[in-house]
Amino acid sequence: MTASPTPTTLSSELAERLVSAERWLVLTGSGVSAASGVPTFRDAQTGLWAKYDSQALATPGAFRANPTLVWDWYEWRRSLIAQADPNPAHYALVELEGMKPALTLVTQNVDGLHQRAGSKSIVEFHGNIVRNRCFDCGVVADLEPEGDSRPPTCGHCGGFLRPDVVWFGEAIPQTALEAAAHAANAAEIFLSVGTAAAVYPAAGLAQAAAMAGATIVEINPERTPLSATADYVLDGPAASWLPAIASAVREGVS
Ligand code: BV8
Ligand code: ZN
Repeated sequence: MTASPTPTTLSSELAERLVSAERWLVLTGSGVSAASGVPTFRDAQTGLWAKYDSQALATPGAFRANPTLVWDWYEWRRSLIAQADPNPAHYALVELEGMKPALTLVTQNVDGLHQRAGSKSIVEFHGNIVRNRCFDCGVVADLEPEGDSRPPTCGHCGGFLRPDVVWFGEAIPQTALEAAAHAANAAEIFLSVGTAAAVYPAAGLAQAAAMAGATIVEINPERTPLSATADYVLDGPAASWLPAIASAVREGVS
């Protein structure tokens, strides 16, 4: 059944389900940060970067071929994120986590805005741009490396530093993969917010949750490959729908 009530009006059936369910898996994508002014992953390319394809730059091959170009791209994205603040979507998830202790937030985003908003139970499925690590020895390095070489070099082995994110063709960190799979297999609610549901294995979590009997809810102003199988599609922005869900749960549990 696909409910598409007017923005921020949840059907009573969905509201009751959200109030009664304890185990939630919330999967977020770059649409959650849109209201913070951070461009989504696919439309992140403006100006200087317009001629590059994000998916082609976010790979080990691109970094090996042109480390300075890829480093500069991440420095540009870091500059956008530095000007951004969490938005009502991020804060609604903090409130939901306070009312639903068994809520697991799995984020594909690397912008660190969930952490800055105050979410605690976060699985960083694709890493985090606010950290660097050495491309060669893997040591995690602090963000303000010395020297002005681009990329900076590792203090341990002299290799190039890279952002501590998961590139296309790289494996998801084992601990993140296990935590997300565990949450998906136990989920009563799977809430997919602001993601095109096109990148795997993150996009496969919805199928795992559905197999475990979870109610699948999607929040997105556009349709995605998940929309056809979701139990509820809430058509509209995360910064409208997530506060509405948080208030429905708050009223329901009070
Ligand atoms: C792996 C970090 C194996 C870097 C990212 C064919 C089939 C299946 C899989 C593959 C395949 N071919 C290749 C693969 C594998 C590949 C993949 O899935 N490719 C896709 C493109 C087909 N996956 C991988 O490579 C993964 N690794 O498979 O490893 C392996 C195993 C063992 C050993 C070695 C290897 C790794 C994938 C991780 C890539 N890294 N990010 C960086 O950020 O620079 S992914 C990147 O895309 C971001 O993390 C982003 O979050 C993510 C997903 O994008 P979305 O978040 O969905 O953002 P997008 O812009 O696409 O969409 C935004 C959505 O928001 C839209 O729907 C829009 O409508 C909506 N929206 C807009 N405004 C709002 C909104 N929603 C709500 N409110 C709003 N206001
Ligand atoms: Zn090193």
